[in-house]
Amino acid sequence: MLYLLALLLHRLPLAMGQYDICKSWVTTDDGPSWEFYACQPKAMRMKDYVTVRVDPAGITCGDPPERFCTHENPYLCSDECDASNPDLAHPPKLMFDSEDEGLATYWQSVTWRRYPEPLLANITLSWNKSIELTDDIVITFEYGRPTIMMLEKSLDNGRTWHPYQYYADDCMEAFSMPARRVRDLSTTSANRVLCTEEYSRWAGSKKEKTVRFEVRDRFAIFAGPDLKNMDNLYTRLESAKGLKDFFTVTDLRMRLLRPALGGTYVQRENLYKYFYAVSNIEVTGRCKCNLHANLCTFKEGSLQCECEHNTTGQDCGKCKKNFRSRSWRAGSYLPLPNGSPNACAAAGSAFGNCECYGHSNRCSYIDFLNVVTCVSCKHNTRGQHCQHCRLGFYRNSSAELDDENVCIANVCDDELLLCQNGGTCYQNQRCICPVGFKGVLCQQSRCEADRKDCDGASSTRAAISTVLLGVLGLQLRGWADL
Ligand SMILES: *[C@@H]1O[C@H](CO)[C@@H](O)[C@H](O)[C@H]1NC(C)=O
Ligand SMILES: *[C@@H]1O[C@H](CO)[C@@H](O)[C@H](O)[C@H]1NC(C)=O
Ligand SMILES: *[C@@H]1O[C@H](CO)[C@@H](O)[C@H](O)[C@H]1NC(C)=O
Ligand SMILES: *[C@@H]1O[C@H](CO)[C@@H](O)[C@H](O)[C@H]1NC(C)=O
Ligand SMILES: [Ca+2]
Repeated sequence: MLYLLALLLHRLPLAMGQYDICKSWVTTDDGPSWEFYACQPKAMRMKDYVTVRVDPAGITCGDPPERFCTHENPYLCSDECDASNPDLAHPPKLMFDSEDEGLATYWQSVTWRRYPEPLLANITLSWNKSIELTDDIVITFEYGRPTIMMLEKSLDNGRTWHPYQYYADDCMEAFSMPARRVRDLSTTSANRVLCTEEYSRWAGSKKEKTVRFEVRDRFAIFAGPDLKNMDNLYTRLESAKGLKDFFTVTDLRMRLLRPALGGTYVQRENLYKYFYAVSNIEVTGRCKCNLHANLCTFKEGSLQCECEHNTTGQDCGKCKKNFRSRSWRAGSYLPLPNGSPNACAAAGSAFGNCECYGHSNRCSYIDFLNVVTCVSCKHNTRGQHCQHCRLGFYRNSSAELDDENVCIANVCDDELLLCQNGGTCYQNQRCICPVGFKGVLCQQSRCEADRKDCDGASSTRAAISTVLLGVLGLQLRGWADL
């Protein structure tokens, strides 16, 4: 009976769907205990947690109020956008609301009054959390899809941006790229950034409204057309470098570069029919929790993983305090079907009482000294507990001892006087040299490089002090390392 129960519980993760639970209480011949599994949160409608920004200022229609026309009936311009009237306003939030049957609500831009100056708009979505896409991104345009647009993504909360997909009615003309379809990609090119013409041609504004970023088609390259073979996808995500990151974002940006033209050239006499109108942006994904959480909650304005396996952080990206006897690792989808939790271990549990601040996975006992010491300290650390910095590296004062960035190769240090000839150290990154000196450590007199207007005496003095300070600097570095 107990055995049956154990078997049943053991099978629970499978029964509930893959990677749904992080741990279960199992009874084996040795008695009851926790068993741990790789786990991830369910996919969610990410538009419910997003903040949006539309650029440039003044791109949203209605201030001042203006009339617009449609391509279907370009001379009957009865529609009006007025930001001060709730019934006629089209603010950005209408791209994320839930709509009543049949009634589309949408953000709308100003019209292309300033033609031929391009009509440009950026829609930037930010989550302040890494998200793994699990389904297509679907953008719905109410009055025709743009003839040129681009999708960009960021993985670092908007600090750096990368192209994600290009869209144009003529890819060669717009981006000098050949047109491709995601369906034609292969296992080795599944994360290729491409230009597609599928979503930009004119088909009538009411007929074809959506622009997609095809996540499912890319998954299907590995998991088959109905995504039945998810095991193969998970295996690939684990082994193919960069594939997981390709589907991970913290921010998305739609760069709208040219509006719908109604299948013809721009008609200058009626520019009121050219504008952008987006009624919905659907982003389906799950919080990235590094396979250490199956719940992700909205707290204090941001999504956060509810970390298990004694991990912590917004993405469960590090070990909890006192659980840092070996370095943090993401959970793994492998081996199938339950994966590996790669849980953090309590200091003292596995290796005697040797804390390595997460810079080493191995300890060794040195017999003649009777000590346990960390082996192969990573991240430029050294010492019994990986608590010091290697020669040539300096303690990053804004990082904790268990931070990967704790030891940094920097160039200079105020205390150690590494900048010479009166140079000052800027953020441990470079020396700011006084007039007359140059070089990484201000060690070189400009006179040496350029002999004219140099007087011999000062150049000699500079050379001597260079040598002296250089020696002193090295000496101090030596002491500091002891
Ligand atoms: C849109 O964002 C890009 C950077 O991704 C920037 O270069 C461009 O100037 C922005 N355009 C507008 C209209 O704000
Ligand atoms: C982003 O999330 C972090 C961690 O939850 C939080 O500390 C920070 O205040 C958030 N930033 C913004 C701009 O919401
Ligand atoms: C995490 O630590 C607790 C003790 O605080 C322990 O009971 C639990 O088994 C640990 N979990 C894992 C996955 O190691
Ligand atoms: C110092 O550590 C902080 C915190 O981890 C990190 O943000 C910063 O980039 C580090 N500085 C350098 C120069 O690596
Ligand atoms: Ca809407």
